[in-house]
Amino acid sequence: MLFDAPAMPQQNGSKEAKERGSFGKIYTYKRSPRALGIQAVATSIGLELEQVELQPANGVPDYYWSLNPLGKTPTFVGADGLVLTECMAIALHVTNEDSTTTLLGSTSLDFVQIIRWISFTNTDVVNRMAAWVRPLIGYTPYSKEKVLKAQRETTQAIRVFEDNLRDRKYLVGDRLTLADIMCASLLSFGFAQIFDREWREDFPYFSGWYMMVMHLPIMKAVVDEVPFVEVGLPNAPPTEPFKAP
Ligand SMILES: N[C@@H](CCC(=O)N[C@@H](CS)C(=O)NCC(=O)O)C(=O)O
Repeated sequence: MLFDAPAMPQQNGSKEAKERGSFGKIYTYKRSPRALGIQAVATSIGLELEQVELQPANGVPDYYWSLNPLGKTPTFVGADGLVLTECMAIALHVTNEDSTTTLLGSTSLDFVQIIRWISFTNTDVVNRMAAWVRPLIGYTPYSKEKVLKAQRETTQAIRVFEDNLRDRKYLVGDRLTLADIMCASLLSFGFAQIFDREWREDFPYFSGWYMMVMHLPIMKAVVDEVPFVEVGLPNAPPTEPFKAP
């Protein structure tokens, strides 16, 4: 398993980034899987990205609808007035601020594969994980059968990671890219609640890759404790009412 955490040179950002002042604001809630990767990249290149705390599950203020017409997070508002929704677009915008970045791959096909991994994880994988977790935390009505179905479907999607990571250390090419950062961040709520020790036994390469990425300095700068549950949520109705993270 890949549990080693190579010493990553921490990029300190360009002189321009430091002189620029605030790059903008990101509306999100603390430790949001969709914002973590964005915040990691911004921090690593010295971009000042102010976090505005917003938890859509608790409702959003009236002004927010004009920034994000679906009332979702994250939303980026640049110091220059640019408004961007969609975590993948925000991540690309932030990464592009470093003209020397290696996070977008070394070839155009690498870049295509990076988009493929982030898109796959942000849609199919996250939706399947959410269908597994949500009934267990009281966010959606509980049904044992639906949870079992979501477990099967999540497992099928994670198999794509496992097969890919069997003979490689990173998702794309032979070095860390935005795909590793964004995907590990998006998957963190699975590792926090359902991908427990027993489940992980079937996915040693996937689990090792996640731990390796989350322990890199670029991630450790924004994650105080890496989500990694021992015993996951049981397939049973929640014992407490839903409480947003
Ligand atoms: N396609 C959007 C999805 C954003 C999204 O669903 N965000 C979640 C929080 S991580 C949210 O706001 N959920 C509240 C809702 O669905 O109303 C993206 O990739 O940024």
